[in-house]
Amino acid sequence: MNLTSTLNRQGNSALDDGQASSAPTTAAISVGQYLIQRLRDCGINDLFGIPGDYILSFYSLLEQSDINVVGCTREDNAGFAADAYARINGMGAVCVTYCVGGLSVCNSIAGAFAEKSPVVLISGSPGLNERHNDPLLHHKVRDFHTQIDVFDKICMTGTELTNPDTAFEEIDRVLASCARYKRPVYIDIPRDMVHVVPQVPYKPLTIDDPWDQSALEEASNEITALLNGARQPVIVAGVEIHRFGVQDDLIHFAEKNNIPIASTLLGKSVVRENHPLYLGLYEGAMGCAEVTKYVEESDCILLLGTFMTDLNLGIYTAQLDPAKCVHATSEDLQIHHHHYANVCLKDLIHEMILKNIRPATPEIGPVRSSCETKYSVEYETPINITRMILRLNQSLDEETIVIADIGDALFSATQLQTRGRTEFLSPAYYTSMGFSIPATLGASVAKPGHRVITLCGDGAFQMTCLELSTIVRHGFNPIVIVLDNGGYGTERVLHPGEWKYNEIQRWNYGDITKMIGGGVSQHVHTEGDFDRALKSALANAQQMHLLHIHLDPRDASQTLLRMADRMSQHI
Ligand SMILES: Cc1ncc(C[n+]2csc(CCOP(=O)(O)OP(=O)(O)O)c2C)c(N)n1
Ligand SMILES: [Mg+2]
Repeated sequence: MNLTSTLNRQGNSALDDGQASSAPTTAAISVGQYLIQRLRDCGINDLFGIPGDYILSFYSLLEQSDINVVGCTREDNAGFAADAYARINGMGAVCVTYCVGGLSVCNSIAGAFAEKSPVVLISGSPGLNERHNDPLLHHKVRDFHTQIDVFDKICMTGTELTNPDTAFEEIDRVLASCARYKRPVYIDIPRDMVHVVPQVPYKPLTIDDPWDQSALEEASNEITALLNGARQPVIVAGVEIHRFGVQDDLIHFAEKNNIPIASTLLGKSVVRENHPLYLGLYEGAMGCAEVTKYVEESDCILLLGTFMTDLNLGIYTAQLDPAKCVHATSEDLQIHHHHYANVCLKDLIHEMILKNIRPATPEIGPVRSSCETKYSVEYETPINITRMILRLNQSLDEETIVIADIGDALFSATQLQTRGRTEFLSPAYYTSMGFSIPATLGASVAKPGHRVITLCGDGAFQMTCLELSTIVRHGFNPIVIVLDNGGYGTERVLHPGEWKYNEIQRWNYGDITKMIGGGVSQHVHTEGDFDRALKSALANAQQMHLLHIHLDPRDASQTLLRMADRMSQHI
């Protein structure tokens, strides 16, 4: 397996600095026990998955450990749950059996890779002693390495724990890579290795720090000079600000220098959206025109932790002149047309806080207020998605976690205003439908005291709604809003016409509460229905609530219409 990585510190787990933490200096525990101990050292207290015979002995160790094992209905759902958990908790894990489980979790791991979510995938595999003469053991696809080869492509790094002498350092290496790069990693544990106790002394892994202090100094001086000469500087904050836990530092930097902040769709909620310096979402021509104008007229745009994706940047409609941009991510720092290697994003923000900067910043009040809309309930008016979001916006608080699935759930939710530590989760770049319901489980496990509000299209709901069963089983209380427009509304708008492939079977969505034996549901036809249903769901935190929103099949948010207008040119 050709999986290598450089190890260093940029994340926030005990492994980042190469610390051995609670690990012993001599091997006294088994490979399986060591793996569990190191997961705990990474702050992973809960793990998602489904057992199978190739991973059963490890599952038994897990059940005897401090780690809470959350059994899911499907492995891809377990992967989405672990992804959401990782986004909130800093790192997450999913544990599955060989191939039938592992290959089922591929799409979720691919999404975690694409969107930089630090998920540890652990899979059991046939014992080394069972592999002689290449027998046809159940679940095997082409050969014993098929699954490893697949994850080689969609994980940052991985390991096959075949050698007891190197198993501990391999576990450390792979987990450190997950913490450093915030991307998924793969650990394959043959079932006869779980209880093996290495006989060699354990040496804690030392991790070289690759950061270049002089490059940091030169780059930060250059950025300072650019800011000092700028007429209208602006920060565009991306998702990595959240992944690397530097939200407060970023705000500190912006406040100290009075620099306005916009964020991207994937980075929505990295900065609280009621902060006085917050402009709004920057989505090129897809977003609020005033925000777009402000950012694009800026002469010094600091893109911090931003993924430059098509959806993030309004389907290539963003007009960002590289000669005015500083683009810093965990992997690269580009100032105008040149690059600096080995500058740590976190260190750069810290360094910039220390600089004496005096940028000129115009008043930003009118920019934001022009993008905000007032709302009051019209009780008898049939509900539509735009006005539903305006009403929902009134009920968000600092503790709410909002999760939006792909479809108009995400596009309409761009209008929600996150407050304080409100989390907003959506696979806004990889855009895999079906994320939201399992992610609701992951978020509920990560932050049990917080209310999760989930927006999910009917098509996406039909993909992964079975995970509501696990949500109910564990007594979580999310408010799940199912947007029933009778099919794939986004595709209807993208490619107009009476296409049968966009229709789906109409369900009585609330009846799922009867099948899974928990939760309550309500039908919503009018604005008054929604107002009452939302109030009663918020007032009753004892159980899961499902609100079935009956929408006109042609209903669509303004953001979706603008996105479709841009994207349809490419279809
Ligand atoms: C797993 C997956 N399959 C297919 C798609 C393509 N796709 C994007 S949006 C969409 C329709 C979503 O329908 P629904 O969940 O009902 O939301 P709506 O568009 O109606 O708001 C489809 C099929 C996708 N993004 N992800
Ligand atoms: Mg739909």
